[in-house]
Amino acid sequence: MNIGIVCYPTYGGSGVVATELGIALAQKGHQVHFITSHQPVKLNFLTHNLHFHEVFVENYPLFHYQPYNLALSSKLVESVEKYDLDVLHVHYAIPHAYAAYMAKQMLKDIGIDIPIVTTLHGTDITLVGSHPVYKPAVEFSINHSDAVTTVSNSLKEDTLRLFNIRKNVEVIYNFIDFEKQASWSDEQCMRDTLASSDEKILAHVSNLRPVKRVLDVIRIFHKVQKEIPSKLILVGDGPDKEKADLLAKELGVKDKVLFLGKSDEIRKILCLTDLFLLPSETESFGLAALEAMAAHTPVISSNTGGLSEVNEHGVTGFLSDVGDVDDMAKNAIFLLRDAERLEKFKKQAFESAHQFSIESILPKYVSMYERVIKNGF
Ligand code: GMT
Repeated sequence: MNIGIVCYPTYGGSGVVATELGIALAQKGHQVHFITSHQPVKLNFLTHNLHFHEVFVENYPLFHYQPYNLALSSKLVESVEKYDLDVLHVHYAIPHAYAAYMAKQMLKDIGIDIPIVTTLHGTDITLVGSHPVYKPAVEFSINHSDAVTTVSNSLKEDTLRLFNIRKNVEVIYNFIDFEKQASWSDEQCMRDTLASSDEKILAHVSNLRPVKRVLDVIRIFHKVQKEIPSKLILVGDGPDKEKADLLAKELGVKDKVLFLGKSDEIRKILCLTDLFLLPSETESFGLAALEAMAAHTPVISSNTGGLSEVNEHGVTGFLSDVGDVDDMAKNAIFLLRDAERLEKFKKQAFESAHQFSIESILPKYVSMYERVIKNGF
């Protein structure tokens, strides 16, 4: 198949999923065309079957906001025609599903009917998409997609609750490529560069936005380190970084918290991590939790959204109510203070992550593409 993929080519979870999906499809022999504003970060285009078409936005002084939607729709039309694309898969509804709908209508004028698959990722439905400013356009573009998927059952429920949806919504979970994980050996894991042998290492990886509740991460760690000698690694960049830094200073744990900034070396960091913290306000799936589990790291998380579909309470880690830092710290200490228990949870987290292996998820997207190409739904 010739597949067009539209996504945010940044560090966000939806961009990571779209990129990994494209790479896996290309490895299976499909021609995959990324149509995005920049080259997706995890993509190496010196690979067979992968193509990149950059969406340029022409600046003009009259524009207060640059019309990215228009530029994307035009690029989609051009790419579908030029590369004979069979299907367009758009990740994150805003504005991708809307731009794809426009492209579809333009293509109809020249006798091409391109099916659109829209994958909803989370905040395009919850925090942002359901805001009255965007809701009518988001609802319209979901209803006019040929197929719609969500990354968890919880997000499907949110979509049906918040919008008037007339389409069938299919859940296709996010996934992990264990082959890539396996290429990582423990000898590469330089734990002693970050902590002494008697210290445990906790980690949090995110874009440090308020929705991730990074201050809760610091508060949990503050309680944990009173009981267990430990270090905290914070990976990512975002608006709450400074607040987190200040709170760490205020609580007197600044010297035990390492801010690593944005990193392409998540696997390297996870291999030396004992426990992953994800106390988010809302989380449709929690790809970061799955990545941690796939690297043998149990997860202490909130029980919001789709997190309970990924992190199994008492098996792969523990879940608590949003904001309940006492409970999260209690669970973290429970795991960290008993070496045998921690080992058991590490093993269980790794095993449980296998239900989300790329081998089991990829065929679901492929059969969805085949269905929409054949039937238009
Ligand atoms: O919240 C983020 O980290 C970014 C956001 C995105 O769309 O890039 O993530 C959402 O999509 C991820 C991939 O499907 C999910 O794993 C995240 O749970 C989801 N984030 C939220 O729902 C807040």
